Amino acid sequence: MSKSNLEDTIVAVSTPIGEGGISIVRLSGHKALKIIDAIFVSKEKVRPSKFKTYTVHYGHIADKKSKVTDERSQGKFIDEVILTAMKAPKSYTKEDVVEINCHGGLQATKKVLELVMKHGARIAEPGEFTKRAFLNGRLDLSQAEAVLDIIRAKTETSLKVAMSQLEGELSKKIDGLREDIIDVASQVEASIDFPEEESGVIDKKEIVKKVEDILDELRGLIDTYSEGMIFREGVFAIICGKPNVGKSSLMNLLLKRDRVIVSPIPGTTRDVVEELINLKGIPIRLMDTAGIAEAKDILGREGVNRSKKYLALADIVLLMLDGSTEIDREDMDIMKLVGDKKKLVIINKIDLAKKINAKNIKDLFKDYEVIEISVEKRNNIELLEEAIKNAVWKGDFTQGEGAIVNNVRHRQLLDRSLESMLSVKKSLEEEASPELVAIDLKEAIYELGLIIGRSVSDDILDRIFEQFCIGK
Ligand SMILES: Nc1nc2c(ncn2[C@@H]2O[C@H](COP(=O)(O)OP(=O)(O)OP(=O)(O)O)[C@@H](O)[C@H]2O)c(=O)[nH]1
Ligand SMILES: [Mg+2]
Repeated sequence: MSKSNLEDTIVAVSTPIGEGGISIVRLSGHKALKIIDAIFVSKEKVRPSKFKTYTVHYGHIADKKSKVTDERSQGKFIDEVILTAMKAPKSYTKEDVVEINCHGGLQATKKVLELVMKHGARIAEPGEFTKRAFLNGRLDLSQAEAVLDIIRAKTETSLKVAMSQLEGELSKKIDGLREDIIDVASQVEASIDFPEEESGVIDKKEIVKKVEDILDELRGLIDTYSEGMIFREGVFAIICGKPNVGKSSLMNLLLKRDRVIVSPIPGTTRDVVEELINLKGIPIRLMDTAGIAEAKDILGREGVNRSKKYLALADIVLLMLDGSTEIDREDMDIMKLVGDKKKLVIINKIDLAKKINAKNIKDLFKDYEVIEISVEKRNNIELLEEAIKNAVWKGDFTQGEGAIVNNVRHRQLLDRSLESMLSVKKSLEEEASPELVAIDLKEAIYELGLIIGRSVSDDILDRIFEQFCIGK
């Protein structure tokens, strides 16, 4: 995004491309209103640059220089629109922003876009509006990143986590920690500047205590990461078992639609099928797999290989057994393959004559929960869903209650600042020179600063904003 220049006025279609009720063309920059003056014909006979901020206006987008004529509007009217003007600095980007609600559909939108460009705007890069909000100081970097999380939120809880980040929950926490470290650094610096006043200036005990408090806070924040990731990326859950136990039937049931083929013939599923489900607010990336067995043909072998590959990646395994048959060698082989991965054991088909139950296989799965269900008769499905939820997340997220880390970049920077602060503590305990302590403190201040976007380099910004959609 190197050509990003705040002097340019940018434009993009902010709604998904295609047919729809309306589509929104959005402009931002110091020429936005001037461009609109040139292309908007208002009913009110007022120039758009004179519109009051946050007002909505009806009119037409017109190519006033067009030579084409027709009886209605001399061929100049391109679309009938509703226009909203939001003037700097109280706008999304802190610049003049205009949003044009066109009739949905490719042609009208494209024409309006072309006309705006003809009058001096350039097409925005992905995420450039949000990048400007950051560069112009309306959002810090972690808040700008939260905008993307909101767009991509998979469940209501994911949305709550992202919203709390946008509202500055994480920023406040990071800012506070950074201030605390700056405070320690200033005391350490004082001892470098005035070494002769040894006793008065620096109270080592007090500093060590402060450093320990900071370490605790950093650790606490890092601990929120695993749940943060659950809501951002979802949990990988894989249904495994020998052929014909009912894996695909369970997939369809949890997904609430007939996504995969179910049949009494063992070896029906040949590939790994992944779908996102919302299980009590938790986004779960549920995978149905080919039954693991000695496959007789190439397709079967490939299916089994894939099942094994995905098994390795899963966060939790739903290991399925058939309750109407004894546990056999195939089941045992799969159990070995799953090893000590986090798992739930599911005995299916309890509507049939039972050969195994949770009690008599308990010894085989000592520490794991065993649930008996029937997909066919819908028995104990609520119980199973509850068990999956509890296995992946026990908490309860309430917006506005503390910061949560849900981003790898933030996690890495927190890890690095934790390391720097551990090194500070060690140096203090070993009575190392204050200069050395000061270096590690500066490092920690710098790393925390990067989370909220202080002194962050252009290429990091590019990497963050290029993940956004165009028009955001
Ligand atoms: N009686 C009974 N039959 C079931 C139940 N669940 C699934 N079945 C039947 O078991 C057969 C196999 O089901 P699938 O869901 O295709 O099994 P699968 O584990 O995906 O099998 P593969 O893809 O071949 O590995 C089908 O005929 C289902 O209707 C159940 O709870 N009770
Ligand atoms: Mg199947």
